[in-house]
Amino acid sequence: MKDKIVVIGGGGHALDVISTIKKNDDYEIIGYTDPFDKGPLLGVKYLGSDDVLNDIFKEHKNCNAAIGIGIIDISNERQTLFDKFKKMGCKFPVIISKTAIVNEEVSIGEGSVIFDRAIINVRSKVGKFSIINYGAIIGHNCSIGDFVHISGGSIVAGGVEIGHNCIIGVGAKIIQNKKIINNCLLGVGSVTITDLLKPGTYFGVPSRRMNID
Ligand code: JB2
Repeated sequence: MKDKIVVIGGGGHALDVISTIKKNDDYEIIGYTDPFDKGPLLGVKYLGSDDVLNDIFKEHKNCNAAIGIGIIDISNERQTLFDKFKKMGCKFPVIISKTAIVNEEVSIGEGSVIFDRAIINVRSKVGKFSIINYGAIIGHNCSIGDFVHISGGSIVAGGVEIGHNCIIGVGAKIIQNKKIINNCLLGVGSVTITDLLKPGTYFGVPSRRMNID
């Protein structure tokens, strides 16, 4: 019998998470929670709002959970939300697509998801509740923090350090051995060639901090 899992969230990211879990076939998905009923998602039923989670975890001992809410801004509110779910006592397994290539000397924290065709090279580390999206490439010896979203098609060269709550936009690139501090958003297609030591939003080639926050 397969272990059970519930998906929290019912939007676009939840679809990616459900699709990956289904293809891996490791878990039986009980359903998803969301403030709004989105109907069945890839055949997975709606359970109600997060208020139902306590009862579900009581009914299904050792039930796992997957965060299906994506990361689209650099606010710390996500951490508060995830801490709330964690306190319910469920486990958040790491979910890795079968088509991702993750070196055996990579460590990945709880609740992180690695989507199709992502590559994570030797001696890199990914923190907890992070998303490595489709086709993203992370070189060797990188350190990726907690609650980070490395968007689809972005490239993080070897030895890069990315702090917590960062978003690396679609197709963004970071050259080797650079440091990105906590709470940075790197815009779509940006190219980072220096350390980014001040939180904020960076765009362009080379990337520059915008005065919008
Ligand atoms: O507290 C919550 C909660 N807050 C929002 N609990 C639960 N269970 N669900 C919550 N939601 C739900 O998350 C919203 O009602 C909505 O259904 C969903 C967010 O969906 P959306 O499609 O807007 O975003 P996303 O977070 O699934 O996906 C974003 O991030 C991904 C990483 C998008 O930008 C995607 O394109 C991206 N791939």
